Amino acid sequence: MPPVHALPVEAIVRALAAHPKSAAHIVYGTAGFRTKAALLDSTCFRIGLIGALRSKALDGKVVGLMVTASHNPEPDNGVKIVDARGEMLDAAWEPVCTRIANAATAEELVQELQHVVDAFQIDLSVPARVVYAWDTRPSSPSLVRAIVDGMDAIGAEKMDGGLLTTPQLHYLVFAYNTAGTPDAYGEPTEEGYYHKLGDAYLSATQNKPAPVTLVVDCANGVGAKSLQGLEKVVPHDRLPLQLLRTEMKAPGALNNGCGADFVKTNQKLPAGYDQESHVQQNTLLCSFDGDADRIVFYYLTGPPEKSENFHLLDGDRIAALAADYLSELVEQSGLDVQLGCVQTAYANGSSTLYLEKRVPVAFTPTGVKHLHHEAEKYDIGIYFEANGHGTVLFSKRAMQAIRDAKPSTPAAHAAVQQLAGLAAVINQTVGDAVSDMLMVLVILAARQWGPVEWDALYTDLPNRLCKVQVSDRTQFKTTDAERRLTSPAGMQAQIDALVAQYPLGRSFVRPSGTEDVVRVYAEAAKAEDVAALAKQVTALVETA
Ligand code: 16G
Ligand code: MG
Repeated sequence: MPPVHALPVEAIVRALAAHPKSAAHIVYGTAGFRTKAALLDSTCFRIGLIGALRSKALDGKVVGLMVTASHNPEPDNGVKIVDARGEMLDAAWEPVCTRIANAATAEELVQELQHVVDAFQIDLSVPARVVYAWDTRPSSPSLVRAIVDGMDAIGAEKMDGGLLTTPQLHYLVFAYNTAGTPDAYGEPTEEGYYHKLGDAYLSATQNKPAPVTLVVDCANGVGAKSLQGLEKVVPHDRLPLQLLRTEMKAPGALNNGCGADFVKTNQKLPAGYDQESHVQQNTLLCSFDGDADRIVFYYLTGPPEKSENFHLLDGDRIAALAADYLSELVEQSGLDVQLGCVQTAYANGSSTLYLEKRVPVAFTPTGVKHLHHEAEKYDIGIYFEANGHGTVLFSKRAMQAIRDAKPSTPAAHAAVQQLAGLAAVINQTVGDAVSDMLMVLVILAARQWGPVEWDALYTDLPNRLCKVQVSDRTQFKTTDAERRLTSPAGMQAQIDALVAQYPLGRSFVRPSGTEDVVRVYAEAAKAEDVAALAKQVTALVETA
């Protein structure tokens, strides 16, 4: 067959007929496209087209398409593109996705596609390769069929990843694109993922006493499948997990009364945990979200009926644990590598103070891609959002330094080994609940700590997060990593004046990127001050 130099317009228009566009306008945002599943069929068809074009634009490298709505309720769904290095889609392509998804007619759609081909000078003769996967939502299989129709219409080599967590798909993409190169990340299969993480965990915890039992709330989502896969390659006595909320097929169960978002937002145990025999005082517990790219830990210091017995170990705590341990290892190893940590405005002020004593700390706006890019600037970049999204990135330079190290003492040698082990345990493409969980277990085992010792690293400042409905959230504009408002005019000065009234007071206002609300965050030295500050700032926002 001669090389194809033009879009297969006829095939696209023919296939489009089976995927009529819903009236809703949809935007490719921080988490890709996300809305009610019933509105997404045509969006998925079109993202099949875009995925193929993106692969061609990247010289035929594999890109990924993930169908998930993460922590959202079961009737929602979403789809996002994973770029060739396993990272999130290049921001320049986000508006491309939005335009193509909203093209009203077949003619407009073809025009938009041609516009992308021209704008990015895409060589259409390059074969496209796309791997796709989906979470446990009942709507996912039919949305996947729409994606496949899109890829068939434009022409792409399709690789069916099956039911996977979001980070597993990121892993697959990176593994495919590095296979056979000196940077080979791992075998590009689901089993390859379990072996990579499992083997790294086993070697990093070698000669250590058995770690504490960890009770995992799988949010009744695909994280349950992922952990069951991991359990096949790591013996139970080396990784004593107790899996709860694993009902992947029960209608309505996903993220319902459980999962990382429920626990973090409500600051309490998943519903029904008080009846579980495994949930006891001082047991380490954790929750995944629906697509297992996010994790929070917690534990009890008394009967669950009393809210003061519940203690959350959130993304800030994971960052603190990692920074504490990694900075020590780097020092012991004698390696010349620079560590850094990236947080957002939501990070508790106490965690920032703690981290700043150990590593440089940078701030970015909310959203994984911002933190990820900033973390890439360090040799070893730790990034976590308070809500439990995050990972630790080891740069090429750091990996080279670890490989070339000539440690002069047994302690330095052990530190280098441990750094290598952690680099392999931690998913280098994106935050991953499974790999973050393993990293935490490796560090706790090395430290011989339980949840209480971990929690003792610092004491959180009392804080509060509120949602405010406003008539137009786009009038709220921020600067300085979302820590200050530039619009509405004058409002930041008023917030500053309120904050100044309270010891260790801090407050910021930002428009949500995922909901039609404005978020208000406040913290202060005393709980009663936080309540007052949050109320005053909320009142201010309501007047806008
Ligand atoms: C999305 C982001 C998350 C961020 C959240 C903020 C990804 C994969 N997810 O879920 O990082 O914390 O949005 O939501 O980037 P908000 O803008 O509604 O506060
Ligand atoms: Mg998620």
